[in-house]
Amino acid sequence: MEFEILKLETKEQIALVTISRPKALNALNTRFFNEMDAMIEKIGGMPGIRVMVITGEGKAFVAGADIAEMVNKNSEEGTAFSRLGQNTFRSLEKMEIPVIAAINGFALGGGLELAMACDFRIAGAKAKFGQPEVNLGLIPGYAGTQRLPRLVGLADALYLLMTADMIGAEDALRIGLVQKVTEQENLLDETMKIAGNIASKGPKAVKLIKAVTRQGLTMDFDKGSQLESEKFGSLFGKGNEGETGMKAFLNKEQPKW
Ligand code: DAK
Repeated sequence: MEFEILKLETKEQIALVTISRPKALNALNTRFFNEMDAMIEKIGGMPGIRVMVITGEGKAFVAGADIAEMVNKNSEEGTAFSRLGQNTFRSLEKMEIPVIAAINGFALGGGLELAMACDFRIAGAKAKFGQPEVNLGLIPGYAGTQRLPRLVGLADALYLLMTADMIGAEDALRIGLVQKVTEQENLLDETMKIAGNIASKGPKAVKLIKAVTRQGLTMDFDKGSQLESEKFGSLFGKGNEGETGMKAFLNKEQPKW
């Protein structure tokens, strides 16, 4: 597929995807979702890539679903547009490698929902966050009602969803919506450093951490612990990643994965 909205750069083991439709503040339209589906497949098929970073061009990360595209939809079309975005964000969340959002500006509505489908979020000091759908007589359509309370707790989620208040990066950090705030101009460098750090760890272990932790959230505690034991065990044995890492430690060497 030809990419018009998404730009892909690879830097060593990191894939940097930039959403580039700045005139519409990177608003999410059907084309975006089709491109993101193709990008997820493309990056998922690049064996050397260990971490994906998503950012936005210009003053927005993403200012929401494309209101101009949504305005004339009927109820069935609205549901279909919601499912399209939900499926894309779920595929993103299910990528084996970690996905980090580098939030450079407005992350509103569908933009915050995209950021929440990433594994964690780093924000520039000027980033702004909100779920302003109620201003438009809407509710979130890309699983924002489901992911936001899981990330920040019920009351902070309902506050943001019901008031449509826009909050800044420090408040987002306080409620756990983002994990780190950087100086605005250092956002990408800092995020790439974090991505590089993760890329230097045991790659199978990193993927298993994502899979086991995410799956565990939807499981009974004891079943989740059993899954952990199985995956823990899968890293042991001759030539396996655990052996490489532990031997390197004992030999006071850097592991070569
Ligand atoms: N969609 C389309 N265009 C947008 C946009 C959006 N979400 N946000 C901004 N733009 C466009 C503006 O129309 C403007 O276009 P021109 O007039 O230049 O042609 C251009 O981007 C620059 O925006 P502004 O001139 O407004 O820039 P400002 O700096 O003055 O203001 C702002 C920035 C982010 C505060 C403002 O643009 C704003 O309030 N934007 C709307 C934010 C918003 O309400 N976002 C949530 C969208 S609703 C569902 C599926 C999904 C969803 C819901 C239901 N189902 C199917 C059930 C999700 C909904 C949303 O995400």
